[in-house]
Amino acid sequence: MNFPSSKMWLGGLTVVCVMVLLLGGVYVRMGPVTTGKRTIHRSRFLRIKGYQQLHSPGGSQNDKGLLSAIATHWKSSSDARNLSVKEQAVSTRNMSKEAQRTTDKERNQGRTVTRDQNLKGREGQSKTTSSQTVRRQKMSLVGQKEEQAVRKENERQTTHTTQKTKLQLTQVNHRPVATKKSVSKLSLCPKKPPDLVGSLFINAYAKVNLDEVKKKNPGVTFGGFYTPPDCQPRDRVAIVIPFRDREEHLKVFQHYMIPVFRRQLIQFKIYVIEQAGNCDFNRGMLLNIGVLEAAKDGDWQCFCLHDVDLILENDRNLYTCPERPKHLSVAVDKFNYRLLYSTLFGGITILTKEQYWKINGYSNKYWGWGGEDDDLYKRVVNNGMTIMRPDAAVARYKMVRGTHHKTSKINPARFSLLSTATHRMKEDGLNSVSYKVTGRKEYQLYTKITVALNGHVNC
Ligand code: NGS
Repeated sequence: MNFPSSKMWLGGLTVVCVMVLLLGGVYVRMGPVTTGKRTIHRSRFLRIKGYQQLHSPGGSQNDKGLLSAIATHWKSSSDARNLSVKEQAVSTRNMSKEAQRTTDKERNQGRTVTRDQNLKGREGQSKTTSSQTVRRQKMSLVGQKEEQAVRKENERQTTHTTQKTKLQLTQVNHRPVATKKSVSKLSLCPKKPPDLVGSLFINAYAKVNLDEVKKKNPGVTFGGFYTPPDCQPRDRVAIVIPFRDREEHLKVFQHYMIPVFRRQLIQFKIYVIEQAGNCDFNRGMLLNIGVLEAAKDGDWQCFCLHDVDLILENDRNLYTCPERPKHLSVAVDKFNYRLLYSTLFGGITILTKEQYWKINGYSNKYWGWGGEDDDLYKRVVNNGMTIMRPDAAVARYKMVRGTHHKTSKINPARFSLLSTATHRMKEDGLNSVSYKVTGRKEYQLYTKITVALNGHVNC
């Protein structure tokens, strides 16, 4: 066996030493960089170095200075990360109980945006964490979800991952900001309002303090107008209430119904149409007047004709504009929550402007209690429409009155009027109503229009 000579050993050792030195140099030039307690990849270090050199007034900076700058950068970003978590916790805590009832999916989407917003906030942009913002984001997201569903349908070919990315991007881009400028850019309110609570407990004899009601319903302006502040409403609804001598009922109505309308995300205004004088009450005529006056006052898509003494017991019964004339008060406690008869169209109905004009509104000829709603039903059917009703499980109402018969005399002529209803409908109605406005007053939460009716011998 041949052993290498001492010369060869020496040569080999020198080669190894040179290689170690070379590799060490390469590592120092290209390996990771230690900044404070952290080690970062050299490419990142060089990126920051380049950035610093470009932006520092001297044009260059030594590596020691850079290392301390990077250490500061690390500290501030980790602070920001902690802030994100903190802010998220505040947002979550501020979420109303109702908001928390939304589905986990919606909540997760909300978090995605909140996180994004916090990160943006770190970059010196707007930083809002109030519960209102969270609700705004939530509404926007639910509205966008519907828009996205349609878009998704059209983009079926794209992969799941692409869709997911697009979804998140859209959410971020559409995030509403609470500025006046953005009001017109609000996304459409969700079809399914997220803050509905379902069953409601109604105390028909509640002592109502209107100042309290006003405080609990911010955004309802003097005269009773409201529009959702965080999204663009899909429905603009005039609530028209025929009225005389029911002040207590009107208070209970405001107390319970205004929060419902707000949660349903409709734009609304409450018009109370008061009959002046003492002659027989004419509900149909008051409703015609209310619709005409409301139509002069605002650009309403539909009209809800609402008895003042019916209070909704489940806010999932929506006051949105219907495809067909809609009867809302399906199940009333007074009738053991059963529909009195299949063609009943009284209590609360909602019609679009087109539908109401098409049937020429109510007949003006029903003085006293009964029949005007049956007449309206005939008009709907004779104009080629059918009525619709929500599920009786949600269309539940409590009637707060004792008996209306005390204040409104039964109309003995109602059956004979009904027998000729369809013959009269073209000339007896919205186009023939005769009245005089004797008073108009805006209250905190509604507008009252007092009218003197023409057409009755005693009026
Ligand atoms: C019918 C009336 C309707 C009335 C309905 C329910 O008998 O106008 O009762 O009344 N029709 C006639 O009299 C022809 S309620 O007790 O709910 O006011 O709406």
